Amino acid sequence: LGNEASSEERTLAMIKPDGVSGNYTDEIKRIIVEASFNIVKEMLTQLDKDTASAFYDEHSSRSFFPDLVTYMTSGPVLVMVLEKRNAVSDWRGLIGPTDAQRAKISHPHSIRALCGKNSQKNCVHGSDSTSSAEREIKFFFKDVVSGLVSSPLSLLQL
Ligand code: RTP
Ligand code: MG
Repeated sequence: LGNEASSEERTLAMIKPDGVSGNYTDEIKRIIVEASFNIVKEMLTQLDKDTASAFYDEHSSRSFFPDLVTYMTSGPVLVMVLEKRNAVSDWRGLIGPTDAQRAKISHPHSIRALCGKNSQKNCVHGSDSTSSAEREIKFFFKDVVSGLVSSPLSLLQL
């Protein structure tokens, strides 16, 4: 394992329940690969209330928080770790603004314009900073040892 990847950055991406149930996974992954990200880890999972609440803890005092938790637990999500140079800001750029209605006007080629509906059902998540990315990657992929046991190929990605 060389050091070629040391200038690369990682971010946490998620296809939210509306994206998975709307069958957007393949198209979003095609966009990700086309934009030169490597998908280094991925996991299809169903968030429970506690997990969704903890993930979005920074918003726990907001009025939209209960709706956000209901939305995020409404079906399976696909969680991915994406890697490239400037992964955090490049992925945020690719997904577009939070409000998918606005995205359709201001960023018509963004992923949220493609598959989002409104300011809540916006199809995808992206870490908003390198420190958030570090926290969020650990949140979903914390146990390196059990990760290696369940997926030997991930050894090659470390
Ligand atoms: P995300 O964290 O999911 O990538 O989205 P974001 O940074 O663009 O937006 P953020 O402010 O972090 O909000 C997190 C998620 O909460 C839902 N939301 N609903 N009803 C509302 O006004 C409202 N505002 C935000 C969205 O699902 C948003 O992505
Ligand atoms: Mg956010």
